[in-house]
Amino acid sequence: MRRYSKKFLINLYTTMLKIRICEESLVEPILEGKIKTPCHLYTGEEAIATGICASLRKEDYIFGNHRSHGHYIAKGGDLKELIAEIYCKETGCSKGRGGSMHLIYPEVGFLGSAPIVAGTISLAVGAALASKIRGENRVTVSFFGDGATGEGILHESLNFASLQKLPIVFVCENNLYSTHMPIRECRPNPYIFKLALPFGIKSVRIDGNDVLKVYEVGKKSVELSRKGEGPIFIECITYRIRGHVGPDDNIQGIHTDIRPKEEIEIWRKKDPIKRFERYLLKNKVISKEDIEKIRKNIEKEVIEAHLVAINSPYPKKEEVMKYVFKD
Ligand SMILES: Cc1ncc(C[n+]2csc(CCOP(=O)(O)OP(=O)(O)O)c2C)c(N)n1
Ligand SMILES: [Mg+2]
Repeated sequence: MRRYSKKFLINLYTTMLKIRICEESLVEPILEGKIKTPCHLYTGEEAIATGICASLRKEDYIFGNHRSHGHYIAKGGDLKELIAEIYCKETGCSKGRGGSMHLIYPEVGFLGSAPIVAGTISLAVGAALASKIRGENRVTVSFFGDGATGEGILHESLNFASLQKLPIVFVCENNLYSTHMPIRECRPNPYIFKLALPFGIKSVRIDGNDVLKVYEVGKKSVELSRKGEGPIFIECITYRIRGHVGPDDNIQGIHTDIRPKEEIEIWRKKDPIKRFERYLLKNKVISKEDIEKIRKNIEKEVIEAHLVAINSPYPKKEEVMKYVFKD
């Protein structure tokens, strides 16, 4: 007996695949110089955004970081506006002023991503505080990488969120590297989830490549948080299959990804999408033909989004500072 409906499981699969196809569709235009914004691809980490966002309501809030195409898609942001933003076009979700790292789609609760490492964590805490004061019954999720745990603001945010019992879930996407720095070289204690314990925050480490596990833990955490049982911290172990920035960290012809090839191969075998696909096939939720159909539909949607973006105008020169915050 399956615990979830066929529709729910297919939705999870479709979202993960949509993120993957979107990310991989960017590779060629990045290499050809058609996309100029730095792109931090989410390939390999899709199960986290998908599983967590599946446990949220539309009106719940999320905040992302520099690697947030997946968070945006999983929360329901418009694909055409995402791709247009990545091409820095006027039709993008940030009107082409933001690029890949400044995404926003408030209509579905995606309140923003930004490249300052740990920069959105305190904003998420602020949003959760506002929801609590207004009695809105919303939960906020803050997505950040393992690198953000070296920033003081995370610790201040954990303290304040716990003190105020805020409806917030902290989701650390631990892909074992912060740019090219392996976690073992910058943290004496590799168990990131334990950081939250001294603040009295319930905390757990899970396999971030297992979409159902992420969903189950996400759902329980979101429910507790919504009931006013304070913040929760989830550390999701994962791996990025592409470079830190761009498809393969190729800086002026030099390959700068220092991760051992064997390590990358091991993680390729743990691909969250292939893994879920095997589960769905084994449990006869979908057939290979269904998978092909889903894939083709997404590919069509993504190609269309690229065409719309390519054919859209850049912001006008004299308007380039419009919508940009000035002190
Ligand atoms: C405050 C700050 N310091 C440094 C950087 C440069 N930088 C950009 S991404 C990054 C690494 C982030 O690693 P992590 O949080 O683990 O996310 P990942 O890229 O692995 O998803 C760094 C150091 C920055 N953007 N902001
Ligand atoms: Mg990292």
